[in-house]
Amino acid sequence: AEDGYDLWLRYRPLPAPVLKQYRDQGTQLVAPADTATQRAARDELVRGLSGLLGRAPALAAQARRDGAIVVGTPASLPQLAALQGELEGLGEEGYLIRSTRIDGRAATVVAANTDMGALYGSFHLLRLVQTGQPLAGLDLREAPKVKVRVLNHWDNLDRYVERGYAGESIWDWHKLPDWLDPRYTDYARANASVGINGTVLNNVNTSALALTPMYLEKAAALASVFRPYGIKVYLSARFSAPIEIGGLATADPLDPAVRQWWKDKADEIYRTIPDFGGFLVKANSEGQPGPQDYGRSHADGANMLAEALAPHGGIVMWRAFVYSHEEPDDRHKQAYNEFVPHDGRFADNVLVQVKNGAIDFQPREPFHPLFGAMPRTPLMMEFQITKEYLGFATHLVYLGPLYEEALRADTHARGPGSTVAKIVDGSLEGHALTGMAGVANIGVDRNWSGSHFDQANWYVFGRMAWDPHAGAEDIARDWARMTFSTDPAVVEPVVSMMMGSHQAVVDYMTPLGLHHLMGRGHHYGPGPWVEGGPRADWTSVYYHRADARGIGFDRTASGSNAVGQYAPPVAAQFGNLDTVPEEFLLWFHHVPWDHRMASGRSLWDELVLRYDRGVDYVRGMRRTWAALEGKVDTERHHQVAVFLGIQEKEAKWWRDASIAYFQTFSQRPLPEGAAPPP
Ligand code: GCW
Repeated sequence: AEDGYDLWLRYRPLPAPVLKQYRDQGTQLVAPADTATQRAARDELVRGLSGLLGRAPALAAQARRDGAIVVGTPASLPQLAALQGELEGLGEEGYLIRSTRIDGRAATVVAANTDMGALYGSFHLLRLVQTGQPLAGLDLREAPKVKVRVLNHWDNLDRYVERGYAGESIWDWHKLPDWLDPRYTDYARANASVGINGTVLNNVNTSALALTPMYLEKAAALASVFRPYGIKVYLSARFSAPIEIGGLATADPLDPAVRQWWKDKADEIYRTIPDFGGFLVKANSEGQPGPQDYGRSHADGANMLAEALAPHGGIVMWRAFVYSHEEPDDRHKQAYNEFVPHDGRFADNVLVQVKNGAIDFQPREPFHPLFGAMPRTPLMMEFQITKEYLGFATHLVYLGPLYEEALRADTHARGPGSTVAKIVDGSLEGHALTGMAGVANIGVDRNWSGSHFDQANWYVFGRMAWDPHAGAEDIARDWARMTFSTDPAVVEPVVSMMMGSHQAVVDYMTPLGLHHLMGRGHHYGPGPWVEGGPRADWTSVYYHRADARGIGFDRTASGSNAVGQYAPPVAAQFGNLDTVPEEFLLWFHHVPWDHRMASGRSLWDELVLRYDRGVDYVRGMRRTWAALEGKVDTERHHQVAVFLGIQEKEAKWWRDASIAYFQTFSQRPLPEGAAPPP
């Protein structure tokens, strides 16, 4: 059934006109299967090519005919030994794909230094066939630009997924370690196909129980399924675990007994999971325990764990998403204030994990001021794949443009061109340890992600973690071809829907730099009026600060001065009403309702029209999608169509509620051309 379970690895038969060409270039499959990873590669190629070409490829030990596909390493396949020199520089995960000749016969070669590289190359080769690229004249070299490419599951041990909209956790803890659901293998295949090489199994708001022997056995069982696919298991560690499961009286990171407890714990973990990746830690944020409980710093806390993991090669991913809701200063500034003083003090195996923006995964945020401000510390990116603030699973929002915008933002840390991507890939400051994390949108839903289009967000995260300089549109096109059809009459409309969908949700939820207007707690619908009253970190009137004069949060020198945390050219641009990009206008400035916008309209009129524009875009997506009926299988077409209907209803809800509320301050009529009140 076309229920979405196969994700982008559908491998349905290619259209007849292109079939013959591929069959001529896939006469034989030469792919040794002596190790688990080699078997994973060969199985995937057999599965993929059989599906796509309508018949199983002939397996052979050596290329003996024209048109063989040859996959391996110089060690696994003597026919590839001649390529040894060409593999230099591709590292442990890279590969090359080349149209070449072997013993005088035409062949397509996927070669790598390691079995893992060959597996990644196999997925790439399949992608070329899935997307209809000719297998001729190929000369591709690929290696990941980021080292640690991980999913963060916010999955609790009772299978509740925090901010998860795709059903329960896929980790069936109760039946582990004995029952290895086949879904775990499919999960690993999907991740490997986009280059994801790690997974943090449990929520950052975690119970210490995840580190007890019982759960370590379960995690080890998952690790054994993932290992052939190059995916390491990591765990979120609760900072107070030495007290809760260790029986100590303190978790003070400078206490020798505490340090010893963590060393012993690390030894125990590595006895159970020899290639364990390391810890992810949320400390002193939203009520979680941490080193500050003992008057110690984030660096003290991170380094203690780093010391325990270092002998085993493990790493610590220490989150910079820290704030206390009792802190009255602008929340935008807290992470920077707490972390920058410790730059250079973190151990070598620590990455500081920073969300893309300073508030919290909003539909649009300026880049986090920590990027560029900690040159001596490797900073990893944390993106959210699950759509906590973007309409959950029913709103069609492709996150590629959001990720791309964040990664291409210029921090100016070392002059123009100091993009966030160059900080994340380590090239700006010469860091070798690099990483990108994505908060997973995966659950037990048949389609994994809660909707068909949300699969694209998992997909694009993986592709951008592999290459943070990649383009969102190219990736959307690959995904659409693999997921729906190679017919341009499907692909192009789908890609165009996807590419405008991020701007649309910004428009109908939080236009012009507004942020955090979502209903309290659930973060779903509009709630600019703040039920339950203001909170200290919302700096008394919530982030929009609407009043009779205008709207927006003054983060310039006359306000919270969060702009002062950016490099001077960026601070100058954001801090000046004349130069701040309009998309961040109300993020940084409190602006009069009659302020003249670039369009010539007043701020109020522009705001209303942006809300309208967002709703119109969703209507446009519905029309575009409706026209694809018959070109996309009925089952998936129907669900997407219904979800788009929900999205339109809710986009209007957002628009109407927000405008009605802000109008109580602006006291201005709706501009001409605006949708009439409901
Ligand atoms: O976005 C907020 C979420 C919390 C989450 C927190 C975090 C895991 O609302 O649910 O907790 O961020 O990132 O730690």
